[in-house]
Amino acid sequence: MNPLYHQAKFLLSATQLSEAPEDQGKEVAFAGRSNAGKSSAINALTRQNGLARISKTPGRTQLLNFFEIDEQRKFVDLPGYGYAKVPLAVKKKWHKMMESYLGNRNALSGIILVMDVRHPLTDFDMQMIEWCEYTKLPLHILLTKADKLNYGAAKNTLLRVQKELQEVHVSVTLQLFSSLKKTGLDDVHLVLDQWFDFSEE
Ligand SMILES: Nc1nc2c(ncn2[C@@H]2O[C@H](COP(=O)(O)OP(=O)(O)OP(=O)(O)O)[C@@H](O)[C@H]2O)c(=O)[nH]1
Ligand SMILES: [Mg+2]
Repeated sequence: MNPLYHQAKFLLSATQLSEAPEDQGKEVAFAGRSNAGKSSAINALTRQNGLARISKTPGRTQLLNFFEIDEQRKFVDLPGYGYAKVPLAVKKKWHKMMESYLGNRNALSGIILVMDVRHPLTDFDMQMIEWCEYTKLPLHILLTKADKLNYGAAKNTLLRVQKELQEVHVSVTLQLFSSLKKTGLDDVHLVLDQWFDFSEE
């Protein structure tokens, strides 16, 4: 792992795009359904347990949380989608914020889509995948909480999701992951290093 990830610091939370840090450098955003494990993945990837807040109440955080790796590189923890108990007004606000962030952010260099290995490819996941295809934004999928399944079952899910995406002609990369057991970290770091241009330094 590039040691810079370990130095990542919380920068700010934005309730709307106008509050986001200056649109420069490169940003990798973590998207996915509420409770999928986005914040936990950021903590695992930076080896900092308390960096991104892990939510006990799903759907509570409706903010874009920015973390600075260095001056030119950031992680963004996106608010989780698809939590049924969230009021419609909040859902609408979420939709607007996501649309403006995803559609207007020059720094956005890739999306890490986090899916619970036990509940992959929700409608929202598919929308995110199709959006990345359409806009040619690099996408990498983490099937996380792999520790909740035995290896065979997790591997079957990986193959099934891969096949489903191939059938709709989507070419993305995907892998098993566990923030709890810290498995799959090296593979994500390879992807991140490429998106962040770390390999060229
Ligand atoms: N067993 C296991 N539990 C995990 C893993 N990753 C996250 N969790 C648990 O899943 C719950 C949700 O994790 P978060 O990281 O807060 O999920 P999130 O996607 O950021 O959720 P929102 O911020 O609500 O959108 C927490 O109770 C975590 O401890 C994992 O790899 N394995
Ligand atoms: Mg979170």
